[in-house]
Amino acid sequence: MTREDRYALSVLTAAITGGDILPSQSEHVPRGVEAIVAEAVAAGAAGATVVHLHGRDDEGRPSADPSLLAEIAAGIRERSDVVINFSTGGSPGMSEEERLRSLEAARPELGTLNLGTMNYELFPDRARWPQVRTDWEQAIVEQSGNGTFVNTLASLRRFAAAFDDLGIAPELEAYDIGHIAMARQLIDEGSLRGPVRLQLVLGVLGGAPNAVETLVAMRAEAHRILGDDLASLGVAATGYPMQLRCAAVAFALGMDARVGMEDSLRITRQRHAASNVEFVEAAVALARTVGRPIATKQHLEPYLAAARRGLAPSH
Ligand code: KMH
Ligand code: ZN
Repeated sequence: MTREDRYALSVLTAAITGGDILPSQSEHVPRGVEAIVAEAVAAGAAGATVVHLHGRDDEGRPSADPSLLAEIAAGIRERSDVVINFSTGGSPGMSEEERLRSLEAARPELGTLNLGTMNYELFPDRARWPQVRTDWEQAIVEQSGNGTFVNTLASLRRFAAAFDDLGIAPELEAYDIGHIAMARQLIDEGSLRGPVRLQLVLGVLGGAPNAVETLVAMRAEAHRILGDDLASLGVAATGYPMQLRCAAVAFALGMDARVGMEDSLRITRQRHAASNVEFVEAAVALARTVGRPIATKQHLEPYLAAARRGLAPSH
C-alpha cells in the first residue's frame, strides 16, 4: 500500500514516444532506434526511474517489428540502468499478437496491461485535426469517431499469462473506475498475482478525464477496491497543463507519476518540448518542491524480482 508519509518514494516514469501521437504533430517525437534509445538514456540520466516505450520506425510510424523492439531495449541497456517498461497497448489498429511482441522481443522488466475496452478517441474535433504528411497518419485522423481500444477479459487473461510465462512484471493501466474492478477480478480469479502496480491514465476521450478531482476520486476507489493488493498507485495524465499538474498532486499524495511526450507534446502553453528531458526535469523539480524523493531502480527491484520468480511481490 502506498504510504503518504514524507519519506515514501515516488517512481517517475518518462513516456518517451508513445503510440498515439503522430510524427507530423511535432518534429521532436523520437523515431527510430537511435533516437528512442538516446531519449530514454537521457531521461534516465535526468532522474526518471522508468522509461515507458513503444516501437516507432525511422519515419515515426508505430512498429511492432521484433528486431526494432529488441534493438531499442538492447541499446538502452548498454548505456543506462533505467528500468525498461514496454507497452502492450501498442498503437491503434495493432493486433493482439503485435501488441504482445513488445514483451517477447524486448523482454522488458515492466510491461503495461490495459484493463478494459473503451472508446479511444485521439482526434475527435475535425477542426483540430493535425496537418499530416503521410497517408497512414491521414488514415488515423480519419478514424475519428470510430476509435476503440479492445481489451476483453479473455484477452486480459491471455496477456496476464504471457507476463507470467515471461517473468515480466505488469503495470496495470486503468482509464476508468470499472478498470479497477477488472483488476480486482483478475487477482481474485488468479490470473494476476497481487499486490500490483496500478497507473491511472487520465484524459483519453473515452476514459476518465484528466482532472485533479478525478485523480483523487479514482485514487480512493483504487484503495477501496484493491486494498492490500495495491503495491503502488501512479498517474499518467494527458495534455498540457494537466500532465504536470496531476504529477504534482500525485507526488504530494505519495503516488507515482508519468510524464513525457507520449501523453503531452507541449511543455508550456506556447511550445512543444524538444526532448523528454524537459518533462523529467520539470517533474523532478516538482517532487523536490513537495518533499517527495524520486525512487531509484533498487526501490522497484522486489516487485521486478518477484515477477521473474513467479511469486507474489513482497511489500
Ligand atoms: N498513451 C497512453 C494514453 C500503453 O502504452 O499500454 C496509453 C498507454 C497505453 O500508454
Ligand atoms: Zn504507452
